[in-house]
Amino acid sequence: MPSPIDTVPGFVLDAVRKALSEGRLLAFTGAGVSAESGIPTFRGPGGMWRNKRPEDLATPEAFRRDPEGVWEWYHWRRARIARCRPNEAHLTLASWAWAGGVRIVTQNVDGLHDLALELRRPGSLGQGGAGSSLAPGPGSGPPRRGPPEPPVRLHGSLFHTRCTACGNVTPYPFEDDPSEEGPPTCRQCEGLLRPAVVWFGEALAPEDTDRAFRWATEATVTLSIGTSAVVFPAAQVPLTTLAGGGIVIEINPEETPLSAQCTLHVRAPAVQAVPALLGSPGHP
Ligand code: BV8
Ligand code: ZN
Repeated sequence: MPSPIDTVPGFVLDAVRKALSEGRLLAFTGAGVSAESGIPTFRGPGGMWRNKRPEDLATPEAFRRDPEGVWEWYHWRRARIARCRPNEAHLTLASWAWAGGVRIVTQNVDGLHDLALELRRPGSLGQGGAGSSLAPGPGSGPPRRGPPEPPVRLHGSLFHTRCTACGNVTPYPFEDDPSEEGPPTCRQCEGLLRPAVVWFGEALAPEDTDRAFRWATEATVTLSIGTSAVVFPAAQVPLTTLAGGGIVIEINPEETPLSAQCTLHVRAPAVQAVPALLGSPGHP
């Protein structure tokens, strides 16, 4: 069975290995990394969310116009996503994040990278995995730096709400709040709650963009995994690595507007390409 990385040239594999050993490999992910976890993408085939276009519903205007309808759409998405689990692409990235080799910047709001990091916490049941061709040998691996820096969630989280009045952000769903009809109210000020995601036309949090672009600048290799690269300013992340002389590898079965500028494309699903390219950290 051919491997999705059979055609990856040696100099790129060497650059990936070096980036992993120095903690300078950045994983920039979009909805495609969660496709094999059963979460529809936004723009690919079947990428509609209940025949609703994100551009029509993921906006502050839509929420002002129809808070119940927008809330219910997110409630439906949250319920559907809550049943999904991280796949081997999320778990491989999480293992390397714990080993200090990888940082993660995601556009996704599904929380699967965070869940994968918990499953790969050293000493947890999910820890471990075979060694790999790229895994540094004992003692030569990335310095285990303790807990990985949390992923940058450029577009926020489906599993948190923000109060439209006082701005308070809290984890959601609350145990005792089956609210499906419409947005619940803030426990601090009675303001209307909204999903803590970044809608079209809204600015991303400066602390998120600062960290994302700093990591993109420091990266010698960025993997652009499962993104159509059409949403800005997020899509600027891999371009920032290229501008700094780094390598960008696109992992996507389809071509995207970023493809022409990438160093290399791996036309395969993330769940095959990511473990094949990175393997899992050796046991230092
Ligand atoms: C802003 C959260 C300004 C909500 C989302 C230039 C600069 C700045 C802004 C703009 C600009 N040009 C245009 C804009 C405006 C806009 C924009 O980018 N529009 C696009 C559509 C043209 N940007 C904004 O509005 C941003 N805000 O710029 O504000 C500002 C400044 C100051 C003050 C005020 C305002 C905010 C954008 C954030 C929008 N929120 N989501 C929610 O999720 O409900 S965006 C939405 O798209 C999701 O977050 C998603 O993550 C994101 C990107 O989509 P992808 O992840 O790439 O998913 P997609 O389905 O498109 O592609 C999946 C890919 O996976 C495909 O290529 C497919 O082939 C591949 N695939 C499929 N299966 C697999 C796979 N790959 C690997 N393996 C597989 N198995
Ligand atoms: Zn409030």
